[in-house]
Amino acid sequence: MSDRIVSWHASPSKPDFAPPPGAVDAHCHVFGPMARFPFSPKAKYLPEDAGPDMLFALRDRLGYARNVIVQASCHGTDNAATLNAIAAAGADGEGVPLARGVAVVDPAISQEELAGLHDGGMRGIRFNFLKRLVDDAPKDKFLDVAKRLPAGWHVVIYFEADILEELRPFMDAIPVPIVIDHMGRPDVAQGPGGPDMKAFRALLESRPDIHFKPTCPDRLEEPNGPPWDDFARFVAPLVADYPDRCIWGTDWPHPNMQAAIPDDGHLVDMIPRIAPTAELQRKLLVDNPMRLYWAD
Ligand code: 0GY
Repeated sequence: MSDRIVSWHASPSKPDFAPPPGAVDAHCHVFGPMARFPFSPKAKYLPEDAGPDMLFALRDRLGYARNVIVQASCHGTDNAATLNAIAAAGADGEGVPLARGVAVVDPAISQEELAGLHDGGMRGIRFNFLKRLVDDAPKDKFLDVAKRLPAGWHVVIYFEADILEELRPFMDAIPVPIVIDHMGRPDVAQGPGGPDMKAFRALLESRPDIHFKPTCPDRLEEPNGPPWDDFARFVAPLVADYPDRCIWGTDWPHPNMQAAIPDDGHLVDMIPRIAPTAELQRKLLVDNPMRLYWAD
């Protein structure tokens, strides 16, 4: 018996909602395959392989056209597995790559290495502040590297709502656009007028280049759904008010969700509940991620 974890659905349902042509799954990961891309010795979870072939089969099944592959914490700062998946995605008929990526780097990374990541399809780096996923998150070093990213890159930040205020000066100092994973993990049970949403809206109002992923009802709602009604009630007004600043992703293979694995088809069917018009859906799934990840 393997101790390795399976956190994804073996046979997700086919969603009722059909994403628009060119839709981007802008938050997903790959795990391994471990024989080629060993996990970090510091990894906080040890997953089964969930490699590019599985990711692209899911992309096609759910009706997405492209992926943004976010380096998962179990691979530490060695981005080889993510770069391999980006390369394996290939390009469309016009030569436009079908995948881009977000790297996790040692803040001491050289300019040459950053340029190499750019050539491999990376367009951002992720700062992870979840203590259960990483040992340390040095803000001063993160800021240093944020100041010398290749042109057109942004930073993705993953944090929980209880440290939002503490992170405000750090985020204010970041000189490139920001993308917030899963809206900074608010308590959606508080409702759209609650303190977590007020704090998150204040953050969005503080500068125009902060984007967010209105994603992961399965992580944010207790007990886990569907129908994830609290999530929909909490998130729909945010997407309506900031339609040019949101991007959506599956979160496949759902790291650490082995106790309550979501059905990916059900997650896709949340999209029209938080973005009810065709225009909102196009911005969320096509225009906004294409601007952030495929500008060059
Ligand atoms: C997510 C969330 C999680 C994990 C990771 O890199 C990771 O390991 O991102 C989590 O456990 O909340 O967005 O994928």
